Amino acid sequence: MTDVLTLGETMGAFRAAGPFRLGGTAELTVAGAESNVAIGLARLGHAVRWTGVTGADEIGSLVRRTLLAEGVDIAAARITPDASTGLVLFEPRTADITRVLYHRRSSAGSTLSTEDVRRAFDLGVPRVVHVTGITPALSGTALAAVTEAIGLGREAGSAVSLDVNFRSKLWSATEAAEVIRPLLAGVDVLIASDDELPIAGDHRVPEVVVKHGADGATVRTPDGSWSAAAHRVTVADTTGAGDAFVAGYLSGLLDGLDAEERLRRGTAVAAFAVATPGDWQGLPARTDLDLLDLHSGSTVR
Ligand code: KDG
Repeated sequence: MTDVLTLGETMGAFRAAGPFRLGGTAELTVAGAESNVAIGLARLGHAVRWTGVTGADEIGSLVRRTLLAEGVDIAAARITPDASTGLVLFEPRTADITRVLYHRRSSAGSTLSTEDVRRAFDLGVPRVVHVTGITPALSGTALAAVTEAIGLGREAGSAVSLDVNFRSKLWSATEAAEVIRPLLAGVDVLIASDDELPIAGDHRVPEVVVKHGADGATVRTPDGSWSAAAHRVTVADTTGAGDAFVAGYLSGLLDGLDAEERLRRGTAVAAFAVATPGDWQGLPARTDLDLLDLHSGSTVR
């Protein structure tokens, strides 16, 4: 049984100690919005499949090895000898502002196609299909893959969620709106940060979840609206916080929690992401969630 199918590009990720142009040390790991969500869900005990494309190279092996080690099913993921695995560089510019640089044009990940999505569905119909607005920005075939995932999800009765995840280094807000708005007709749960809502425009998505960063999150469903505050934690790194929130929210959906409890699980998982360096490294196991109720400075023995 597959709880969640997600798809997208996962890249090698370098985190530098300072500006890249000065050289120096950088840590190598992997990052990708959808695989961050997949890792978050797997750590919470859900069965998650990620599909995507990596190059026949060492960075591609690192991506695959990391996802496997995190318990994410990559049976439908493809390796291509024709392109390199993409890279993302994280460069701290101030204590709490990080610049993201991409080396991903014509990358292996951008060759994602409808066949990759069909292969993933052939391995099992998921309860939830999760996509982001990053993937359609990568290429025509990647947009077709997202459209296919939404269509197959609808046909199969899966709940379909879409996180707008606007990336201004990939396209303009106008281009994003033109592509993302038609996709929303097949979406059950729309997730966006408050500044991304104009990209979604007028739509009929029944469940709309809005991330407000340090101010928590809100949800509107046909039954009402709710909000949840963010947990107060010492901020180490906000990258991946939105993906962590999505993992928590979808985990709540899979567990049959009500809308307010889904939000609360989302903000709890996001708190772990914010409090630890890296996109996904600090994401909690289910048994970690209660740690947030402890007084700050506690040691658990
Ligand atoms: O959400 C964090 C992502 O931005 C990061 O992991 C890189 O997927 C990424 C992207 O395309 O920006």
